[in-house]
Amino acid sequence: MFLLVPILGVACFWYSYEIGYWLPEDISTHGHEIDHLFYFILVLTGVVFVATEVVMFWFMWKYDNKTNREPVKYTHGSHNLEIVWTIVPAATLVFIAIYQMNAWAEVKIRTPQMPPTVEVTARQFEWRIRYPGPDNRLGTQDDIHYVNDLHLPVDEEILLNLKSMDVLHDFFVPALRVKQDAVPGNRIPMWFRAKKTGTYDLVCAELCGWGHYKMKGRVTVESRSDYNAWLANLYNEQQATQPAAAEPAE
Ligand SMILES: [Cu+2]
Repeated sequence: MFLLVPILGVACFWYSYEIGYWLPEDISTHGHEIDHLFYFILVLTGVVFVATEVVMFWFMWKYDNKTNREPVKYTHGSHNLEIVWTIVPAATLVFIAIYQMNAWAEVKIRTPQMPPTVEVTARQFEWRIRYPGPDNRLGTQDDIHYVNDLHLPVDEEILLNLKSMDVLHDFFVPALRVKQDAVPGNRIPMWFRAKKTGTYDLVCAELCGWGHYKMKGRVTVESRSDYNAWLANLYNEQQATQPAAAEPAE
C-alpha cells in the first residue's frame, strides 16, 4: 500500500501532462525561464520524493514482524548524520536562491525605461483598465477606460502599472507567466512581451472577498493595427457620451 503512494503520485503528474491538464502554452518571451525553474524544482523534489518513499517501503518490507523476531535495538541519534541532513537541504536551497536570481531580476527588477502602456486598477470584483488617450499620457482627461478585457499589441514591450482601489488582489495571466499582487496605495510596474495573438485568461490570484471567484477578465492580444482600431473606436464611443463643452481638457 505504501508503495502505491510514489507510483500513483508519479502517475498523476504523468497523466495530467498527457491529457494537457498542465501549464498553458507560454506566449511570453520570458516565460521559458520561469518554466525552466518550475521543471527544475519539480524534478528535484520528484526524485527526492520517490527515493524517500521507496526507501521507506523497502525498510517496512525487510524489517516486518514475521521474519524479524529479535527485539528492536534503539540508537540515540547520530551527530554526523544530523549535520549531513541539515547541510544538504540548506545547500540545495541556497543553490536555488542563487540560480533563480536572473529570472527574478528579469521580471521584477529591471523595469524598462518607457512610458506605461496601460494602467490596471483592481477592485472588488473587477479589473479597471485605463489607456492613454490621443495625448499619449496616462492620468489625463482624455484617457480611455475599459473593464475586464485588457487589449494589448502583439510583439511589443508592455509596461503595465498595477494598482488596487480597495484590498489586496493579484493580477495573474498564466499564459504570460505573470503574477503580481495589487497592493492598495502602491503603483507596481509589470512588464512583458506577448508573442502570439489570441484571448487568454486574466484571473485574480488573491482571495479578496466574497466575489473573488468571479473576478475574471481576459487579455486580448492582437496586431498593432487591430489594437489601434479598437482603441480609436473605444475613444469615439466614450467621447460620444460626453457633453461637447467638456471636450478640451488640460
Ligand atoms: Cu481580487
